[in-house]
Amino acid sequence: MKNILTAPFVEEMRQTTANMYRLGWDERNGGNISYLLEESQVAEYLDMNQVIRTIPLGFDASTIIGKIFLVTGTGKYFKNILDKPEENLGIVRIAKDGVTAELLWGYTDGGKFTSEFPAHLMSHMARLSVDPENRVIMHTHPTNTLAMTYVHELNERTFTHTLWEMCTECVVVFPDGIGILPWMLCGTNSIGEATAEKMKKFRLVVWGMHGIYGAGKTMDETFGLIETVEKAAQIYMLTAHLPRVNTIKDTEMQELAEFFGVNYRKDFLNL
Ligand code: 2HA
Ligand code: ZN
Repeated sequence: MKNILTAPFVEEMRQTTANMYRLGWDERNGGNISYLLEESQVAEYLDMNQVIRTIPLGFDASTIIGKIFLVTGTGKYFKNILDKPEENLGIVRIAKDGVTAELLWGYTDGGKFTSEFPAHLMSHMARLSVDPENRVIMHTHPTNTLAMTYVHELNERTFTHTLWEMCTECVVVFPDGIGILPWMLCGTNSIGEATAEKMKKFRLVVWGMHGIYGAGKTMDETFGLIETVEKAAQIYMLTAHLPRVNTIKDTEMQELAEFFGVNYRKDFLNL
């Protein structure tokens, strides 16, 4: 059996969370990531019959029984994951009863998965229903994206349109646009259900006055989506109070989307 600390998926999680921390997106215990793993990937490193302990999920995940996730821990700091992965991360499998998680590795100080695990699992289920290759759900508090939710109307069409105007590549990177939820109480099944509903149409969901959720096939793709939104939001926050002299026109965004062959939300443009 190979050492789990050498597993590429653990390494990716350590590097990505360290990177996000350094970008200032994940203060204190802010942010959480879940990574859907194949049993064959994990079996190289762990005895799949050895369950360390079981942890109640608090909701019904019976459609994903047996699925295995690498997940950041509740109350844990992204800052500390790089140095202490086994304390701050865990690998859990959804048990046969559909309402319990079996801990296979990690959370060594008695901890458990993120309080946002309902939103993560429900989002995984929603994304898998439209994209069987989805693996990663990422939640974070990127500074400018968060700032923008205080000064821009929380309307999916206009919010997406504003971001598309801020960087040439935006319409190509997230042609499906941004789903938006108003401020809601976090850590609950209700915000999980609302996020998952949006995830059927969007790979990015902004939580007003809180942060963002991203979904993707790989850690890089998911990080890249959020990074692009954050860059656009930064340009917006640097320019929103200044007279706008130039912009990317709707016809130019259409030209971009068509040139790169992406399936974009035409109804989000004013053509
Ligand atoms: O895990 O970001 O939304 C801390 C959070 C909750
Ligand atoms: Zn949060």
